[in-house]
Amino acid sequence: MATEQELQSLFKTLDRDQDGKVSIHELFLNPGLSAIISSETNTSSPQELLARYGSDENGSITFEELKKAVEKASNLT
Ligand SMILES: [Ca+2]
Repeated sequence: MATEQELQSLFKTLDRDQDGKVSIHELFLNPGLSAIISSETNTSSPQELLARYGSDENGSITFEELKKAVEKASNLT
């Protein structure tokens, strides 16, 4: 379970180049946080997360998309 604020801080940490999107590479660079994101969104891998919720064909996810994914999994408190 996460609050929006916690989610935002996770997202910022993952977004190393600060372009407002978390890419598959950024997820792989931080396996620990990536695992938390997977569990909060009920997905088994970064690939699944991006395939299901990312709208960007380059394989990245915005904060809004991530938030929706967590809301859908009912993990946003
Ligand atoms: Ca990024």
